[in-house]
Amino acid sequence: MTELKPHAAHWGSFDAVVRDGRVVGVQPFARDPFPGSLIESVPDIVHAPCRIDRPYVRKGWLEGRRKGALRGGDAFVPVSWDRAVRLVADETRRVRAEHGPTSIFGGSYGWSSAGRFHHARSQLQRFLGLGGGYTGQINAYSYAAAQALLPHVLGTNEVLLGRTTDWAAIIRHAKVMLCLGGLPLRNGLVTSGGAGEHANEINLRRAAAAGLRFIQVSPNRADVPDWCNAEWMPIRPGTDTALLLAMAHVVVSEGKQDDAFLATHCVGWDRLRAYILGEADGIAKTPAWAAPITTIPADRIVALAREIAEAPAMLTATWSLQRADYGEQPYWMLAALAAILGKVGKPGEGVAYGYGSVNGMGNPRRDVPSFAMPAARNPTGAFIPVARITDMLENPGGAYDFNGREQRYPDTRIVWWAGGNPFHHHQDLNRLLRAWATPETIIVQEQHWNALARHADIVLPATTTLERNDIASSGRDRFVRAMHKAIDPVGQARNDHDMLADIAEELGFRDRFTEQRNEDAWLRHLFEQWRQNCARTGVETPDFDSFWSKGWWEADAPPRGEEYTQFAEFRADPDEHPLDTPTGKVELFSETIASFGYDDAPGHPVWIEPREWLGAVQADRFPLHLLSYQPATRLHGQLDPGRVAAADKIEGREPITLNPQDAAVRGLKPGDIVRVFNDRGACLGGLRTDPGLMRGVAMMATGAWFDPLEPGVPGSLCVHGNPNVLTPDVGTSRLGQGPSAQSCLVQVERFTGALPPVRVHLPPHIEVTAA
Ligand SMILES: Nc1nc2c(c(=O)[nH]1)N[C@H]1C(S)=C(S)[C@@H](COP(=O)(O)OP(=O)(O)OC[C@H]3O[C@@H](n4cnc5c(=O)[nH]c(N)nc54)[C@H](O)[C@@H]3O)O[C@H]1N2
Ligand SMILES: Nc1nc2c(c(=O)[nH]1)N[C@H]1C(S)=C(S)[C@@H](COP(=O)(O)OP(=O)(O)OC[C@H]3O[C@@H](n4cnc5c(=O)[nH]c(N)nc54)[C@H](O)[C@@H]3O)O[C@H]1N2
Ligand SMILES: [Mo]
Repeated sequence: MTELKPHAAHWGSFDAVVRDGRVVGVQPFARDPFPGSLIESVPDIVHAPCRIDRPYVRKGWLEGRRKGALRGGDAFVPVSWDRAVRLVADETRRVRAEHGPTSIFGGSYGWSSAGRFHHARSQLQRFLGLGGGYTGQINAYSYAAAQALLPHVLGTNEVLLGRTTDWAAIIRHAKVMLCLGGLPLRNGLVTSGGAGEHANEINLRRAAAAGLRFIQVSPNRADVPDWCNAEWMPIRPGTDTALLLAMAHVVVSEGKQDDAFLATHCVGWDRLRAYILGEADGIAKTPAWAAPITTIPADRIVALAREIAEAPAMLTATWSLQRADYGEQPYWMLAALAAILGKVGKPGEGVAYGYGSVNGMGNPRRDVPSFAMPAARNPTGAFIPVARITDMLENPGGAYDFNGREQRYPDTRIVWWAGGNPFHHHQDLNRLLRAWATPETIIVQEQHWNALARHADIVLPATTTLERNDIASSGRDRFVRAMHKAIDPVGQARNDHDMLADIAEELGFRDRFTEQRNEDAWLRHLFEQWRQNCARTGVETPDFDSFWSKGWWEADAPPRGEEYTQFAEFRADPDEHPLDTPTGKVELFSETIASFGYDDAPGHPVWIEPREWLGAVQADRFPLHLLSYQPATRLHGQLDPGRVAAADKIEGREPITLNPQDAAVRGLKPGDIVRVFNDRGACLGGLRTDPGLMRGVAMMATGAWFDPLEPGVPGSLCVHGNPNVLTPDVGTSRLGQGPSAQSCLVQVERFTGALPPVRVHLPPHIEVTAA
């Protein structure tokens, strides 16, 4: 018998086709005009051979090899759920008593599932918070540098993640859109909390049809679809700040700045202007100065500056620009340029970040409350900046700076992860692997034997969303969707909530954790809260049972003709509607940031040479700039064992793209297996070439599961193609402490040995005799 079960994921909404207790296919959500292909991998993921079938414990951990033991090379021993729950509870109790709650690292960064109740990270943090506290993580890998910076400059992060100027306004009023990093459609395949309607292509096609002129500044032509007819200006990675400063120089030299707006809506223009003109440091930031840095000819910079100054223009940048050394700077300078030209708050003009970074940015919308699990409190209040995990493990008690605060790292004894994967998301994995030896115990709730589970001590098998009921919702999507349980749990997998409830019971707080609700009661309870929030804002919603049987609910789309421009009220009356900055104005110079005294993030935007870029001396040995971008065939590491990702690989290896000339000088041709390396590590990749990729740049998507040739040995070749063995692990600056993966130099050569197999999609070594 075949059944259809409504369901949703970050990568799209669908009906799961279920036959004989197995998910055998998917049918895209009928209301989604561009469902994308990622949902096709769902059946492969649910029934993958690398699903974790029961709880396991690392053999060495059971034998007492804990602190100081390199993880990843040991066998695993199967244990019963009862034993696993007791081991975890005893260890949590012991470590809390001996070392205090902050010695439990429960930051657990990661995307988890679209389902909001069973959201693994939220469940874990609720559990750890109610149990006495933990050390958390603040901000996101996606845009940590920007999250620290923008509140100082524009008084809000809405310009990055929230309600930005929408496409309706841009299409009506702007003539030009300057797109740093382009507007890659592949990134619009996903929405955190689940896509109901993939809207980016709708909006982009409308804009193209309306004749909006796109100027694409990025190393990779494919970052904007052909049908946008964008003008492509290739730029050397990591140098956008220099381009923007030079554009500002043209504006000032030609008197094109908006003096009135600068006087009434901005502070610090005198300081920034002096820097641009070179009065502060003796270097005028002219187009001739920026040309050799960016590789964009000076006359082209002049023309670009004039065009942006004279035409109604929207200025945007992808989030990738700030995941780089001093990644705060291009973001600040882009906002500054929009302010200097008086564009902030003008209908359809101004600045916003990420239109090409995720689905739904700038999609015209009504503000409807999203369905969510309430955030849990962490009684310790302790946290680290999201990407400083290796630093934390290496330096217990060590001091560091972050956004004006001096903080100290905790002494970590337990690392606990649910719904994220540091062996996917973190940089310099070989360094992480060494630091990963410092905790006594690493607890991981996972669905698959990915690299994180393989480097854990206690592995608790989690269900996928198809094995439980839930509700998907995102602030960027009009649809709230029911996620019906489609099949029984695979093997002995359990819901994160249920396993944590059992551990809470051992620790004496089950009822506080569950509030005596089961899954059904939780969903009804959260739904009722959401309904009340909606009612308060005048939005009508159905009752739970009607919603559940229909499978989805849709918020009204704003009527055609309605448009939204961010900062419009501020523009109209800066005294009545000040920004939430210390001065209420756009801060071209920030006294607050200046007072921190950081040389890597001073009081106004500056050009600082990245530690790694094509202008650096190391470029002699490592002459290719590696951009490790978001994969078109997966969500991060999720879906990697699925058919969509598999079809894109070359002999099972992640593709790496070079300009054909860069391939030719290395004697390489498409389809070759190559070794990509630098002083931090090496991985294999399958070669592709693209004349639309700038010379000197290599592109390799993130997400192929880390698969070291010799598991547990730092520095071992990743045979699969995870670029994070190559990327540097340094904070963007002391201000943001964000990840700076995009500042990375490598070399590429033919791989000559016998091709080692990719083993990471099969379970690791399991010892069945013990325990
Ligand atoms: N080099 C480089 N590195 C990067 C980036 C880059 O551009 N370049 N980008 C960074 C960015 S922006 C991000 S957001 C991060 C993403 O990093 P992550 O969000 O950590 O990556 P995911 O692979 O989505 O990890 C989610 C994990 O949760 C698991 N999971 C899913 N559902 C459940 C569940 O219900 N229960 C449990 N227990 N587990 C579940 C999945 O199996 C998966 O392993 O990567 C960052 N890393
Ligand atoms: N299909 C899919 N979509 C995703 C994700 C996924 O895993 N899969 N992940 C989601 C997540 S978590 C996030 S945070 C977003 C991230 O969204 P982004 O950060 O915007 O994504 P990237 O793919 O890293 O980068 C976009 C483009 O920026 C360009 N670029 C890189 N460096 C520079 C530079 O220095 N200057 C200029 N001008 N351009 C540069 C590159 O050519 C690249 O193609 O994507 C989301 N969308
Ligand atoms: Mo992200």
